[in-house]
Amino acid sequence: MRFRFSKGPCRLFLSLAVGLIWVSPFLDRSVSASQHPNEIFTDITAQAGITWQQFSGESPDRFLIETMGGGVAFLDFDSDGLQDIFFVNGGETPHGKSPVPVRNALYHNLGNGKFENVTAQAGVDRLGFYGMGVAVGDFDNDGFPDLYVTGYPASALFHNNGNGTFTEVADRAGVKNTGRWAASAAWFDYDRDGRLDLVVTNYVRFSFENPKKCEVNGMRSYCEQVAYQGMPLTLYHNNGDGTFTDVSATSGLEKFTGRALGVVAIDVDDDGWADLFVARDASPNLLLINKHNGTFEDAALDAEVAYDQNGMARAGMGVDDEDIDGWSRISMINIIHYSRDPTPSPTKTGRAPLIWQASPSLTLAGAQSFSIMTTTAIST
Ligand SMILES: [Ca+2]
Ligand SMILES: [Ca+2]
Ligand SMILES: [Ca+2]
Ligand SMILES: [Ca+2]
Repeated sequence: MRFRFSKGPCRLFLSLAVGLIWVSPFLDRSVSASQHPNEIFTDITAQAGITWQQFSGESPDRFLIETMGGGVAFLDFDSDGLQDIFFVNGGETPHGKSPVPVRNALYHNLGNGKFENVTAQAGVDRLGFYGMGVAVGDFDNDGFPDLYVTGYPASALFHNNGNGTFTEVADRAGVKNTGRWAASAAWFDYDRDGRLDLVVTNYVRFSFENPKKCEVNGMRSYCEQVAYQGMPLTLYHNNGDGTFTDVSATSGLEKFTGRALGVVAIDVDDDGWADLFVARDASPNLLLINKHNGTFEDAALDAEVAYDQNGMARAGMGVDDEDIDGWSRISMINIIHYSRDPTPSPTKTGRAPLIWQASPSLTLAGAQSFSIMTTTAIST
């Protein structure tokens, strides 16, 4: 099988995969804040006027959901030619309460390096659930990008009204994904009818009422992901009238049960039909090839992206595609492995430091124009 990136119409269905970040329960935040003399980026968050902070609901209960960072999307919501930013907040847990209301943030790009928080007037500040990620797509083809915000135990669809405001329409549209912990989502037109459809990666079976309980050295800790049962994917077909139909069963996606965290829509075999790559956590990754008839077939094993070189399922956290080498090749950023020291050194927060280590880009066997770049998390 030959994988090649198409720059044709398929780029239109690409939506922003969720900026979902695994925040290790043992992560020392001081590590990520360290500075290096040869750094190529400058942190301009404060100068840009961005003050929003994520709230995880961290609590003594050690709910797995507390370890997830919020998603983020760049979008030009007001079509002024300048990319704006939307941040998804987490939420409260039964014993992890926020001193201030938990709010998302929509920052309007003012064009002078500054951003203005317009969340409240836009109507996208509040969620009725614990937020996870966001996918941007113009599902009704009105020229204005809309937002699908994933979370637990529901998700939201914010329709862009074109006047700086949004209306939440998930219930009416049939994409609320009730009862599930949705991590990522992607808009893509799998049946090429000109309307964006929606795929949602559901992570694990989870409940605040019946938490998993794990301990390390006698102390309550976050359970490993394998303690949780994975969930099937959800695929919603866009009916073109503001509603969607759940086609998870008929498309075959429902049978792919696992701990899915990231998804990106790409035409990997260059046949003009959008395919999917799904990054999963301690479950084999999926490369779902579009069969042109509303169904998909997993080719991850043949493409050698299902497991690592040792035949182990990676701890896939997220995935995106980009031509990073100037040779029109798709590359994927996939955080693939997570491990921690069995005896983490104590810190003020009880967390041991993690170091994110990039490994060389790997070219898939038999694929002349498709590569995957991995990032491995190791503990010190
Ligand atoms: Ca804008
Ligand atoms: Ca729209
Ligand atoms: Ca469609
Ligand atoms: Ca394809």
